[in-house]
Amino acid sequence: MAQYARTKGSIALITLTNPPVNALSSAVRKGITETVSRALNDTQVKAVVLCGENGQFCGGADIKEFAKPMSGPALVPMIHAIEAGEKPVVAAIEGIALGGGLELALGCHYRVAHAKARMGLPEVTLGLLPAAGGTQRLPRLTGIPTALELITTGRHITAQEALKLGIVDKVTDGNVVDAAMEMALSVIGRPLSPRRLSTLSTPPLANLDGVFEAAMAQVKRRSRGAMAPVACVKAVRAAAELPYSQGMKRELELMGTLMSSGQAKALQYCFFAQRAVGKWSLPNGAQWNNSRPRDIRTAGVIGLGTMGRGIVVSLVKAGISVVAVEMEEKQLDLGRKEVTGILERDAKRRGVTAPLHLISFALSLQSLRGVDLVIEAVFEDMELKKRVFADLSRVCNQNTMLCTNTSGLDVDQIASVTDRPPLVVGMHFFAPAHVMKLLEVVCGPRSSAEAVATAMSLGKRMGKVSVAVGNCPGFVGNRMLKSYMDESVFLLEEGASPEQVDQALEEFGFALGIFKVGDLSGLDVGWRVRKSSGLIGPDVNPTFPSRVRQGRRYCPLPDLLCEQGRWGQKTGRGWYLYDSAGGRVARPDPEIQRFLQDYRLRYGIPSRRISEQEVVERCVFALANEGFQVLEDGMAAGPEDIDMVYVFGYGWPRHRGGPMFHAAQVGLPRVLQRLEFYYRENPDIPHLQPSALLRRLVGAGSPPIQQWKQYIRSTHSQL
Ligand code: 3H9
Repeated sequence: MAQYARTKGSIALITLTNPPVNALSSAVRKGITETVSRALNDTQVKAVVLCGENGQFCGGADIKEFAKPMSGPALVPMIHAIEAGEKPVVAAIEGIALGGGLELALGCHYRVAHAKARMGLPEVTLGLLPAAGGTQRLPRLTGIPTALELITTGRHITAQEALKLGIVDKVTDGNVVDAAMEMALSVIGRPLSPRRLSTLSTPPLANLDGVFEAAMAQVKRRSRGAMAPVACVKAVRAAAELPYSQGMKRELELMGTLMSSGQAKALQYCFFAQRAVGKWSLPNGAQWNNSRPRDIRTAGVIGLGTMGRGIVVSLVKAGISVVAVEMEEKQLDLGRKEVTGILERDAKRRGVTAPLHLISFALSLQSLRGVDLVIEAVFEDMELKKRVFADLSRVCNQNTMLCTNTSGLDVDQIASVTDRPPLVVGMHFFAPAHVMKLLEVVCGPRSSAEAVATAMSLGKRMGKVSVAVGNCPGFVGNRMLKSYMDESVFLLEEGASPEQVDQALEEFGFALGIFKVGDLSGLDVGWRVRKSSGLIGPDVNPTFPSRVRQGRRYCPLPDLLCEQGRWGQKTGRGWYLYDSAGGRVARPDPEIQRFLQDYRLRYGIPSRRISEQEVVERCVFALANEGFQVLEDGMAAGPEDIDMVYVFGYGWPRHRGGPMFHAAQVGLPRVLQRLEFYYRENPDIPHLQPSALLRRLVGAGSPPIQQWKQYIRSTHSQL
């Protein structure tokens, strides 16, 4: 776990050996403790170099161990022993030095990094803080503002930035261990006290209170309700105001509170869930590690609306040549302008050249003949999509993969008009596609393992979190969203206001409440979908009650709003009022209050006071309940897949782990009991009826979320 070698006569070389990232497991900590002690006690040794095997320095504490009782030597005294030793220790940083890995390096007296190395203190993203002295040593080295920024965001930095900030002493393009040894030899005999970060004072800073107050306000705004960023600010403040030993006590105290919190558990669950969703499998036994993805070098994108433009940008940024197609000259010019603008702004921000040479624009599908893969991003209209796919089938090479960017249409129906259903999959991007991290890869019943592997791997290349989902209306994300959205408008009928519902959901942790999201994305979009699916319009039998459709409760409020031209931000009015069309700042609108009162009077709905608890429970438990149904139907492989869809695609607060993890954390019996209660009160809302899987899990004593899969009785699983 830590190898010891003596080299160049007087250098002890200690190598961390715990693949894949040399995490600081208890065995590694034991290995480091023993080898460092051996080096310090060996009179032949004059300096020490610490490195990691396989081109990785260290990925930090072993996250898997957090759930177990602590064993083996602790990190803090181990790092302290290195720093306090009387022989210079040089960290040779290759690959990564993250979290405890960087803290270990900060305990060394010198740091040499490879030019391609990345460093950071990402503990905050796991609901923790750098508790091996990171919050106390880094501010002493870089000054408070830099340390605050790095610790509260968890941002990874390059070796070049680390050099500029003084975090490393040297950057090399060559062999980093050789460079570290050279440095070790050159510093033998030099005084070590100026290199012991714990003994230094933090660089003085004018207006200390102002800096910390601004930092606190910023973290609270950025990550509503999250505990770790707040604790990080408090710990860095301790570095600024207290001697090192007291600062360390404060760091430990704050870490103790975080470690036992539900938030840390949720964020660590997310870390592993994000990795688990990449390990997809299909019912025929094909899976991530036995199916080869194709090598995609060229792609076509059809449709340069908002989605298409984002997809082109993501492909090009992944180094793929793209042919972008629109049917009309005007649309093509607009698309070209927008795509070029996004790429140029992005390149300017990153100080690189925009890869415009990778895109060509065309007015005909014929230009897609030779590409490896096509992503269709035309309007969400089945007939239109079928026409496009039939044309693609004629035009493209026999081997070209055909993907549809649909938010919920039947991928198999689209595949059926082509000559190659096994090469058709859904790739559901989220707007704006060059920003949002989620990609739902929709595996149709006839999609081949190769096609699924290719779409999953292409998503990863584009920087997305790809989640394989089954082919059902709305797939996973939008299917579940329907029950969440329905509950929110039912609550308006019963007496709530849009701002009250939004506030409760934002307090829960959503970045934006559901009504603000609706105004932002345009209320007319859903209106159009409801019209085309026959929920409103001439097909509805006029003798039927207005608040019932297809045998279940229906709320016409959003339709009535759209009829008034209140389409959201784009028209300056929606559930909220905006200064002008396109305005961004939402203000409650007294007209909406009157509109809701009139509506309740018209339908004889008594208005009642609705608590924040009811808002959250009805919206969030309805969402999770549909999630259980999605699992039972075999449309998602496991709860982790659903949770990652929500965390990366729907603004779900990551520190609550996702709707399924949240249900587990609240307690499945409690979720079941509340759903039973709300369903009794609202028997005309089927999505409040507890799912059979939820009942089975409660009946089985609420097993841990990792075991839920064993209780799924899907006979027609698509995954
Ligand atoms: C900490 O240090 C606390 C201290 O301050 C104080 C304590 C007192 N532990 O992501 P990948 C696994 S908190 C355990 O697919 P990549 C990972 O699960 C820690 N396992 O590769 C995966 O396993 P599998 C602070 C870990 O190249 C495999 O390694 N450190 C750890 O895309 C490959 O990972 C962090 O937050 C770990 N620390 O990315 C760093 N790290 O193959 C967390 C990785 O079974 N790690 N694994 O699915 C990362 O950000 C990325 O994994 C990394 C590599 C950038 C390192």
